[in-house]
Amino acid sequence: SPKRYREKEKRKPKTILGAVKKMASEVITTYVGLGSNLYNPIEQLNRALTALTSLPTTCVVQASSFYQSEALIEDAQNTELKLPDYVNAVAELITQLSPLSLLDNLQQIETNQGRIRDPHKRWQSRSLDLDILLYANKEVIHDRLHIPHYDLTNRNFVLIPLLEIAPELKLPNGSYIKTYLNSCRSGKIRKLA
Ligand code: ROI
Repeated sequence: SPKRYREKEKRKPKTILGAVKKMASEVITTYVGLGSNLYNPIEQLNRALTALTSLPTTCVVQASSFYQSEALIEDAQNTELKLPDYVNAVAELITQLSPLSLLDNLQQIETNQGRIRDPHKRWQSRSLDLDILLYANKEVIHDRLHIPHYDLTNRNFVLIPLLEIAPELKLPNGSYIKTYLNSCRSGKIRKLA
């Protein structure tokens, strides 16, 4: 009957409601840092970039060159710790995913590429590390997520690829990111061909 048809039409599938809740109301520009120092890092980053292009409601706008950099280790006590060099890059995305939903998606990509998390080990080699560096000009403080990334302005292997694709970018506090280049930690870094 016509009445029945109308009722059916009104009922929204659960999956769509679920997806909508996870979405930001606007399209957001976000920057994601990529890093790997295990199991063919260049291959890991290429695979990750491909995976980023198929995230829901998300497009990869541009990606930086790949940079090889000395592993930064912040554990000054642990002089024994020697990690292999990293390959790092930064990707610019536009997305409608919320910050936490984007984080879930990035962690899924890390897991798909064989990353094992050891909650007891902070400084460890990893096949793939994906960090949300910036999310529009928003600040996010959450158990699982700090945006801007807490160490963004200290890391040359983040600043150099980020500034390559977005030289005029600012932090939420209004300061130009390029002003941090001179004062950041400057381990050896070189652009890969
Ligand atoms: N060092 C470099 N050069 N690149 C990274 O991506 C990186 N990531 C990390 C630590 C261990 C801090 N060192 C790094 O998590």
